[in-house]
Amino acid sequence: MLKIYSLKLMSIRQYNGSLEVKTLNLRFPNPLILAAGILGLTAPSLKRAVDSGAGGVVTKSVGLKPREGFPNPTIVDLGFGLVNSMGLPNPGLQAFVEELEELEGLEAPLILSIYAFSEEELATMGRMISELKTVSAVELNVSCPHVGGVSEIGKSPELVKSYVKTLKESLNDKPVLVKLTPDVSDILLIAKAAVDGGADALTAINTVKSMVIDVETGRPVLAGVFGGLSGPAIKPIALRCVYEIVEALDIPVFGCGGVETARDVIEFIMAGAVAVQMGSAIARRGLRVFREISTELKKFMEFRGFKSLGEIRGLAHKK
Ligand code: RRO
Repeated sequence: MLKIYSLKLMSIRQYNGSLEVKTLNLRFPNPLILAAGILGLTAPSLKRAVDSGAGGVVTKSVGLKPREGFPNPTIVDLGFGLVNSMGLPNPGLQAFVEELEELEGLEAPLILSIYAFSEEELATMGRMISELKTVSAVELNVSCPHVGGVSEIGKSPELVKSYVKTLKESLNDKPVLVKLTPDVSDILLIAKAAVDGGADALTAINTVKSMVIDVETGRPVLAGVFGGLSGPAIKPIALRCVYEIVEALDIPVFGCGGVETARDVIEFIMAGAVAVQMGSAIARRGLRVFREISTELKKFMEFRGFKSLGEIRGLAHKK
């Protein structure tokens, strides 16, 4: 919980009660967005997230063809974070379109997360998605740390630029977010490549490549051997990535990685994030976190006399 009550009360009268975020020509009622990979594979679960107070939702990543994903075990809870090795299970875009069509009238933006193993696949998907009325924006996943064929894209500036350009050309005006991996020596090189390719926004970050070993058997715990670490353990890494990108580039950045409390959200916004995405927190505490954090955020705004999130966005950069 946020401990802000000792902070000086400046003026409650200034506060207008709104947490809304306007970016990419979209209106998010609040900055708390369901991240890709959590409850994002069916229309009812995406609706439930919005009904529970999410300011927007990102679907599970889908590809052109259906994929089973990796065998169990696929997830380990380490307490300070989760390591997952789901392996991109999804029904494929054509089947998923039926779910997306059920989401007409959703009261928050729907962001479709996609991946592709080639630019030809990506162009085909882009053309299909350009027809979908319920999709507000597309998040290109080039950063799943443990699926060969995807993780390599996000580490190469040339591939990132080229993939983003291909997607933009096939999409017909829908905004494109590019989700970045922290597993590179310089995230700015990749962020710049995405911008050069025509990205409208960036999501920083995907999970961090990791593993867990069972000391009884001496074997890796996850069937996929490697997985992606998420949750509180990676928050400072994600925050650093957002800060670095915002300092260098003029593009909206969605913060993602270990957001669990209102204090975390404020940190990301002060680092310059336009909004945040939350995954592990939902897995650990359920959908109630959206309303709980919104309430805490409003308290913070009220106690500090801020009228909008815009007043705290990027504060950490002020010299
Ligand atoms: O499905 C997964 O295993 C997965 C994906 Br697509 C991703 O982008 N990040 C992650 O940690 N897991």
